Amino acid sequence: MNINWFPGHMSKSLREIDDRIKLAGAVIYVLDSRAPLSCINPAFDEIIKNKPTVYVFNKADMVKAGELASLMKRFDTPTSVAVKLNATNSGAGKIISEKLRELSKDYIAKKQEKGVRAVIRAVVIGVPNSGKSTLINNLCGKGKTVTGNKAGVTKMQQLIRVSDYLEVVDTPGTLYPKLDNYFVALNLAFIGSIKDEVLDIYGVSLELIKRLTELRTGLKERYGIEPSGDAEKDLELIGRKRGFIEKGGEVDLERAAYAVIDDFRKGRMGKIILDRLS
Ligand SMILES: Nc1nc2c(ncn2[C@@H]2O[C@H](COP(=O)(O)OP(=O)(O)OP(=O)(O)O)[C@@H](O)[C@H]2O)c(=O)[nH]1
Ligand SMILES: [Mg+2]
Repeated sequence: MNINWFPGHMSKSLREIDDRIKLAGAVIYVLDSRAPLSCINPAFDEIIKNKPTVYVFNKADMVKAGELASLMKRFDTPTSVAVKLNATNSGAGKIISEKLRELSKDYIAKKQEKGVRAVIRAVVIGVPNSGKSTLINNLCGKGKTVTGNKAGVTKMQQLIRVSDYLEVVDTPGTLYPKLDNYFVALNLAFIGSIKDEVLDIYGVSLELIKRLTELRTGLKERYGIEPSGDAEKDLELIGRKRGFIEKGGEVDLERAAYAVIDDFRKGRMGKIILDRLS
């Protein structure tokens, strides 16, 4: 299956975000905890290297958070730190403002010496659907940005004042043109970071069944089936169990494929991390 995961318009937003990061004083990098490493765009590494950066392991409610602990430690450097978060929990974002202030203390001190108020301007980056806009609303305590459970909700950059000391820039989610990594591409498809319109949903659902079979989780928990090793057969069985039967008695495979993907994305298969963390 071929995943066309880097639509042409995205190189324009990538360039714009490059510029935006260069101008920003700090970075809030929002990762989906179900596939945190797959969410990292190596093209940003160089630009954010010496900027205060908070790596947000968002959607932490959808994984067993303890499993992320050793990975998160790797992001603790003099200029960066990792925090886990559920951005839909009101007030949860406060920790991010605190961490940004800690990481920016030199900048704050310099401003104070000059007698001016230090305003940190942080750019919020990450793959589509990782929860960037939700996190910003959480920081503001109100709905200043549009959110939605699909890729590509935010269309333009937007500057939002959070407090007298913090401004953030919401950005459209970006993918990166690293077409060769099928494992990463699939993870991003599974978690909803690639628009469904460009995906072969049937093919993605078969790949998801294969992955869950490898990980030995999800399918039994959700559908009570013992994976057979034949994804097509399992998908048909799932469709039958769910009652997706067409007139002639055949299983509606398209509908079954959507259900499998939707169940995974909504966390109905359990708390599952897709990336290999070690
Ligand atoms: N369970 C859970 N859902 C979350 C969390 N954060 C965000 N969401 C949901 O994830 C979906 C995507 O959130 P958005 O904030 O629109 O994501 P985004 O990164 O701004 O997406 P784009 O604008 O498309 O790049 C929404 O349905 C949110 O409610 C979280 O911590 N836990
Ligand atoms: Mg958004």
